Amino acid sequence: NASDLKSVEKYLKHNRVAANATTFGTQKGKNVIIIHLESFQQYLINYKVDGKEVTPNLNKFYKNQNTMSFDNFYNQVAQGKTSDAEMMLENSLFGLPQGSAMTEYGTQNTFQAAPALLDQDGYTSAAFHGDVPSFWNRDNTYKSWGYDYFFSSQYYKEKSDYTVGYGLKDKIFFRDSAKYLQELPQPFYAKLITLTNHYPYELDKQNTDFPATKTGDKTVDPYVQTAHYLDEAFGEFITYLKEAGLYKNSMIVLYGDHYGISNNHRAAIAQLLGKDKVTSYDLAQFQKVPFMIHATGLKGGINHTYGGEIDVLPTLLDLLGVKNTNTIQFGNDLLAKNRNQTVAFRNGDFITPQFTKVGSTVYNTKSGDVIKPTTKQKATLAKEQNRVTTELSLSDRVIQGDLLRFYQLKDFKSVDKKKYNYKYSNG
Ligand code: GP9
Ligand code: MN
Repeated sequence: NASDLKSVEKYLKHNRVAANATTFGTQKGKNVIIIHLESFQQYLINYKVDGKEVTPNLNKFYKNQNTMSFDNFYNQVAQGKTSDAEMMLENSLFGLPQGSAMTEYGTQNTFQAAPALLDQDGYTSAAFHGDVPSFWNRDNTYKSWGYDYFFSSQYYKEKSDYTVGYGLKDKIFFRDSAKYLQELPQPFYAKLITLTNHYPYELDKQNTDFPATKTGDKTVDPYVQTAHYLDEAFGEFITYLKEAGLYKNSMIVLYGDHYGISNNHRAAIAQLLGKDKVTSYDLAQFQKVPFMIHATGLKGGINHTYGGEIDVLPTLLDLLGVKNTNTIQFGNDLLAKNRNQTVAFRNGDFITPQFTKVGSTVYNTKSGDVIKPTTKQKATLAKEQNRVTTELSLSDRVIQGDLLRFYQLKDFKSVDKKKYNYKYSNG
């Protein structure tokens, strides 16, 4: 109810930090192109198999002088996997402890999501994905988020060798999406969700040109092959953007949605990381995913701040100079000074620059050693645990209580879901 909203507002009032004044608005008016890298983990960056880089194009992008790259950025998804990542990215609200918020609440709820927030600044929005529109209830949820267009599998030409696994192969997907992208009125906010690097990491023979790892674990070993294919597809997409004249006037954002290799594969993970065995600390750190922002004129470099998917939206809005201080968002601008660097996971675990808390064990984040906390450390840990538990439960209340329907955001035109129709019609 509406009084829950008051608790949320009160919490946010005390926990949101001001934007970084030197970067705020520096990308004003640029197109935004978000590339959702399916099941892509940070460890793949600069990773080699048989002396060969798995992802040469992404590695180059990672250290490009105009790319801000983050190396302590974690996925924060739960059972909703891709849909949890999308929920955080577009709303800075957490996915739910169980199930998928998009599936359960995407159709009915009121949102103040990225496409609608940017609509006030004249942005056109479009989502691209080579699977059926109903997966994760995207077709309904995107209407609630205010997406002008949703190019789902219906919009791509079908040929028998165009798909593998869940849908369109990434190279075909990027090639055909680039054609639609060029037609969009600018500035636009576009999100492209890749697919081929999804379990069980299937690929046709003609595209399998990279060696598998040799852990002997059949679900793990082909992962680098589809990751390599995704990397090639990404490289081609960058070329399309340059040809279309979209590279220079766009902010290109990349992120990995969640792990590709689950914690059930400890022995194989140990081999991949070159360790005898992995601890819970290693597995927690294994949840890092890439986050990169590229734009001409942006000062690049590797940023070591600790953060996660919940922080992306405030970061992007600040760079775009979209005033964002009164929104109901649980993340904080990754570029802000004095931000709290506690990364919350859905099960209540958390990572800070000092502590990695997994269940009842606390590790030193820098060394990976188990810590027996001093009285002072105990107090810090209790404080951070309280922050994590509070933000997760307040975010849940926003979604489960549909609280944004009570929230009047200044100058915000609420989304009229009936306005949107994503059905493909020929002509
Ligand atoms: C399907 C895709 C997969 O359309 O987004 O979702 P996931 O299984 O990764 O949650
Ligand atoms: Mn996914």
